[in-house]
Amino acid sequence: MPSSVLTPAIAAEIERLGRADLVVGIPSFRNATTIGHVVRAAQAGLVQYFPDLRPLLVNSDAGSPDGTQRVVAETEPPDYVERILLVRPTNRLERLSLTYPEVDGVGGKGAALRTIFEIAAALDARALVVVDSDLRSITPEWVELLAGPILKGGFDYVTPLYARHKYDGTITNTVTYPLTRALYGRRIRQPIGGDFGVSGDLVRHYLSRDDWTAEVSRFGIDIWMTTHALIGGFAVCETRLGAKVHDPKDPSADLGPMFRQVVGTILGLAGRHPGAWLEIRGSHEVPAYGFERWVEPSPLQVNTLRLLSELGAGRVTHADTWRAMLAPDHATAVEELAVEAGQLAERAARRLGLGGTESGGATVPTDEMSEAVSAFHFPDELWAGIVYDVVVAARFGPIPLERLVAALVPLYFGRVGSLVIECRHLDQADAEERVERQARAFELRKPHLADSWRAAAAAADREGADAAPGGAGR
Ligand SMILES: Nc1nc2c(ncn2[C@@H]2O[C@H](COP(=O)(O)OP(=O)(O)O)[C@@H](O)[C@H]2O)c(=O)[nH]1
Ligand SMILES: [Mg+2]
Repeated sequence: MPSSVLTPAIAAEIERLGRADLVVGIPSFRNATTIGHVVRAAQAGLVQYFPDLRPLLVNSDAGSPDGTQRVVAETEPPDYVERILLVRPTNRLERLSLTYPEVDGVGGKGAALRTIFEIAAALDARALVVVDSDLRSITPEWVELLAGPILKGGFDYVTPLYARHKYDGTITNTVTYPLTRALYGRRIRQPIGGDFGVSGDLVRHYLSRDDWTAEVSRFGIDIWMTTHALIGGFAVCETRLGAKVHDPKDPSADLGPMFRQVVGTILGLAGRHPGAWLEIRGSHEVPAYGFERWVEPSPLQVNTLRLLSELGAGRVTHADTWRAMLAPDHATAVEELAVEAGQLAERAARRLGLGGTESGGATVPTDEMSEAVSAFHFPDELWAGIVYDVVVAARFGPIPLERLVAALVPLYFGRVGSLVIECRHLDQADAEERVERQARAFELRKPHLADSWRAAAAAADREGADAAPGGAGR
């Protein structure tokens, strides 16, 4: 990891504070409208559930032009919480809002968390809770639910379990959940949920890693945290938070860059740590903390037509890379799917009276759009096979990681489109079962992944030996 990035102003704050037991960290970028509630809920949680600890709340902001930091500064001070909750904590709750420094010239959510890690470590915190600043559904109890397993249960890493709408969390559902589960053998349903609890030991472990990339400084951070917790053998659990309600995103419009950062990071980690996953077969649950909750997450609209037309268009740009990075039968299947997706989307757009699939589609409800392209189907086994091909290609193939991941984006759009179509008539529980079925498909194919990895590694060894001066002597 790059050396300490703390600015003199942050170092001075650390000096002033001296120590903290429990830190809540909130990364932010243009969240003026929502962060006030997150700050109030976190403060209330710290005071209500941990009145005897030394608490600190840190907002690590990107220098947002919308006044995010001013909102934090002007949010009711901690004494407000004491008054409304009738609690008199042993130690005063401290609050900081700062502009985080970039890491090696790169800013983003990960760089914001990096500063939070440095502060928590410097203050010798026993536990760190991080929560997103666009949350609507956070309550004070979340602080207990995320820190409790660490402070009371001896866990090191607490991942969230929440009810998300069946069309939300598409990078999680299609890649990070099934791939993390199949690779490392743990069923962590939300490996990139954004709301985590981390022990002081694990924070120090993060700070001692030397694989902090530009992607980790952005949205690669969540999967980097989860994967290092698993690879490092830390005690991991889940915690039941209820619903995740936050700023909604439409996958085809908003999630391309995030997908590249997250998937680039998970592939890089798998490539560097084969010893942590090659032998693992099957998977098991991790312990879950907190009382059960039944909540209905708020609905979300997805532009199914645009997802399909992105897959169709992807063929024009990425067909060569698809052929180079995928097994021949997977490449053929994907090209056929791309042609079909493009045609179906175009015909449906005409039928629905939409000028183009890019803009007009958003006015038609998701289910109606999905009905219009319901013939489209991207099978689980093909998707799992593609992801595994890319795991191997990322480590042993000639194509740079960024190009591989960029070529995977339209396939992810197509895969999400197919899931949305299949889930259009399903309730939340049945949609969840679809995600489980896909995860089992990943597990079933895991032996193929291990075989092709070993074959590629042996071929690379032979080539290396041939290339080395005086190597194989042939
Ligand atoms: N400091 C900082 N925070 C960011 C940046 N981008 C996103 N975040 C924060 O990271 C969290 C998650 O971002 P969000 O866009 O909601 O992602 P999603 O919920 O995972 O789709 C939020 O608290 C954002 O404010 C950034 O560039 N800098
Ligand atoms: Mg969000």
